[in-house]
Amino acid sequence: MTATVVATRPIEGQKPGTSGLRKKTAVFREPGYLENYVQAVIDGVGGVAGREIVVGGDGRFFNDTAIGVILRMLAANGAAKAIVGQGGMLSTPAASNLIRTRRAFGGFVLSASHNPGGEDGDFGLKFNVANGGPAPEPITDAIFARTRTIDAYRIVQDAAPPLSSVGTASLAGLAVEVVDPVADYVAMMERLVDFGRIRALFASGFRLRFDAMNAVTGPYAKAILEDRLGAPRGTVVNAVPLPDFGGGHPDPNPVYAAPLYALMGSGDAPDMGAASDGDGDRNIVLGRSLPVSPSDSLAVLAANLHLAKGYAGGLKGIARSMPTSRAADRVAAKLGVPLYETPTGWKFFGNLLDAGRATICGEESAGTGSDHVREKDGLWAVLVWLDIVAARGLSVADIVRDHWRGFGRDYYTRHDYEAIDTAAGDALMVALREAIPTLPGRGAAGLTVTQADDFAYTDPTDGSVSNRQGVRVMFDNGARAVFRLSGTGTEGATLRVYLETFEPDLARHHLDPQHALAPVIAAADQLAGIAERTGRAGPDVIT
Ligand code: VG1
Ligand code: CO
Repeated sequence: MTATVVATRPIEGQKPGTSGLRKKTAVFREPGYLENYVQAVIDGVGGVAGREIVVGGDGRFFNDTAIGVILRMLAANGAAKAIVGQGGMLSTPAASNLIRTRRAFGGFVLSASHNPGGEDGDFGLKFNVANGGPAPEPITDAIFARTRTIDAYRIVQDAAPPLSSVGTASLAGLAVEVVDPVADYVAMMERLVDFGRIRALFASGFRLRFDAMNAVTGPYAKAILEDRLGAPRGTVVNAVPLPDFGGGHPDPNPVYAAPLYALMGSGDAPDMGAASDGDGDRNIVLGRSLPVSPSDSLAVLAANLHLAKGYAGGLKGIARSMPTSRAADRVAAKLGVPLYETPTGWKFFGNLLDAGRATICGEESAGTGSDHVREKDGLWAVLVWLDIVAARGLSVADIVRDHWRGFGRDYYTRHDYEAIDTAAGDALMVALREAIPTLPGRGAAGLTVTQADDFAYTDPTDGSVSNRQGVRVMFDNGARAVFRLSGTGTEGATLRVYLETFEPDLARHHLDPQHALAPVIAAADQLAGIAERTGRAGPDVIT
């Protein structure tokens, strides 16, 4: 082997968050930066000698270059095999599946998810472990510790093989197997939902618009929806992955997926709208004039999941992240299955899924998934929705309204204050945390605080504790406000304020969420001093 050992220095600021390391692309392109981090990962996971590693990403700018470096470093570190998506492409859920089905040691997933890409955009890299899920905290801690002491990385000087066609090549002793990124994923979906039933739905004239946002899901969505399920050509729009996602944020929210939201609110709306994000793990589903809030989507999917053939045996449990609305809790109670409330980020679901405690998991940030992989899965959620629509013969909007009739409605919204001054964001959270003991009994905007805490989670499978996961404030009318800082932003700080209130009264189920939540929104601002501390008149993004 022709491995070269390159002397290097520790690089500050490499703390991997809930979804690996995300930085400006320019930072990843600084000499030695990517190499340092990759070596820190390799060392942090205990080395890769003799191991098989999956590699793939969302195709954003620098994806192919970074994969070349990773392959040369895997070779230099003695890995046996790299399993790489053709063209360097793998959606996050497809990567998770490939790690599991190939029984690989783990995988490098290259993506900054919903963050914009391109030379001036963001890049990201994370390591998923053998269960197919994001590395748990002890491993990300070990990786971080290594970034501070690293003094050399190993790389071979041979060029990485081209990834343009399927087949196996050799790179200085490393077998590089280039695989079809879509095939295994399609086979898995076919086991979970009834392709015949969904095909019949499309054949009956059902119209879907799936916006792939010029990100990685395009080829998957076209292969499944158009080629296999017979949806008309053109059902999948923005289907070609582009290095800069066509200049947009590949985030399926009302701001960045505005054309889809506009279409679904227009007289020309198809029966269902859907979109996913940069790396294909998020999803949003929209009915005619009714975008389904991700928290409601989780609840509806959970309540109907038994209709999909892969889940005919019922649910073992439901897991949601803490800031996700409590709509799913009502479903768990009705089904008589446990409900787990975890910190933000998919890695916390992994243990529950591995232990067979939960079948479906979800986050308010447009993420839903099940025990089929260890990541959230955007296209999976869309396919399950289609299967439920086909099975029940109801429209998306009618399924949601029927759900509210049965369970009541959890009005929900998230307000994001993006790229605020880091010090101001930190100060707001410090002040709020300090105020926790004084909050109960305090009045704000006509509501009274009944309880407040900083969410701490004890993992029921291994007893590990995660503290300081977000400040929760409960009000006397049952409403809740949650405050936390984003771990995935790359500019300044992003404050997320999660607001919800429960409305059992059917007659009030038609309100606009911003209207229904107005008192909670005002109370949250008063308690945290958002406008004053951030200098912002309002949020940048409302979901
Ligand atoms: C955000 C979401 C969180 C999600 C994470 C990764 O994190 O709020 O729910 O798990 O992104 O999603 P944060 O720390 O910025 O709030 V993805 O699709 O970007 O991998
Ligand atoms: Co994502």
